[in-house]
Amino acid sequence: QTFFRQIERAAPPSPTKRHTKISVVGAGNVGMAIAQTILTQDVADELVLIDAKPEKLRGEMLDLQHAAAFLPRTKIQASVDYALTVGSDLCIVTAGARQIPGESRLNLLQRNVTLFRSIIPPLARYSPETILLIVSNPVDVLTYVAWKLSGFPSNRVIGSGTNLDSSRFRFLIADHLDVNAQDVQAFIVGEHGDSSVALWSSISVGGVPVLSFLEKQQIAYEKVTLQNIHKEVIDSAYEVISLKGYTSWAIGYSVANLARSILRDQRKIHPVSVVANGFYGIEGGDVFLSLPAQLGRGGVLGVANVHLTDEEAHQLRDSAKAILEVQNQLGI
Ligand code: 6V0
Repeated sequence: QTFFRQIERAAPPSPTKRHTKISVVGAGNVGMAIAQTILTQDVADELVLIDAKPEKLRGEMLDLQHAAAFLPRTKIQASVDYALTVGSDLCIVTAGARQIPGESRLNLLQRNVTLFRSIIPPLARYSPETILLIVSNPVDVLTYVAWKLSGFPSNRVIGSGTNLDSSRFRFLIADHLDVNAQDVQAFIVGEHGDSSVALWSSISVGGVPVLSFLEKQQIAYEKVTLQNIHKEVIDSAYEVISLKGYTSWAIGYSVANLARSILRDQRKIHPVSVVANGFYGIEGGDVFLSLPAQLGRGGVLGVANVHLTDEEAHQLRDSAKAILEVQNQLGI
């Protein structure tokens, strides 16, 4: 006896509609902000939350399930057992020791590498075809660690990288010029964090290249103004952490946006952490750092050939060196 009176045989599910499943590991501030933004964006049919704390996990799951009347239909489950993640299309890893005020992202590393040894192998085992999207910090090195521990091809291991830094950058430029941040094309590349590189030479607003426009109009701008905007981007994570204890909303939107590009095969360009050796003269070993990459259902589809000035390319190589130095101490 079903609730609805059957008027005809139910049609078989359309073969073109794919069932999508996302697992989020780490139900902390960041994991939950990502989960709730994903739900509002209607990108998953199934959402699984994994954490080490069962009570907190069940509380978060129920709290999200209770919003079902206001959200697109998504099956929400949670467990401490990775078996629930089986067959995920996308696994987002946010589990980690929290960055404490004043702590550099690189200091978090050793604690999180140990954690990843218990997280990545079961994810890879239960979902051998999944795409791994790493958010835990320091994100570039941990994306490398996840790549190594998973044994996946590099196109299926992505770090959220400077997608968030670039969004902060676009907000600040938009604020400065009094335009809409969605009309600002601007990339921060390199390390997510202190050695990130702002690509000033390629910034455009509504298709107008900003620096060459100012130069053509003979409008003077101070290099120090540009440097201050970049410094504000770098400092902004520390500022939010010192004010509210953690960051969550912007990273939630940023990662949900990446999930959408990947699972809906949007082929959009995002600055995310990808294998970068060979690009812009980066050498010295396998290193993940952010470059403008095209994302789709296959993961990383390619890296955009953005023009870098000599100074920007030099800074990018320095960023790679800084990450490699830390990575080389891990023995992975
Ligand atoms: P949080 O609120 O402490 O949440 C971390 C969660 O991980 C907690 O719920 C823990 O219980 C859980 N956890 C710990 N160990 C395990 C384990 N072995 N298995 C499963 N779950 C576990 O931290 P928050 O959510 O604020 O931050 C999470 C991570 O995201 C940190 O590493 C941050 O530094 C990083 N961020 C990365 C950003 C980026 O742009 N890449 C931005 C913001 C934060």
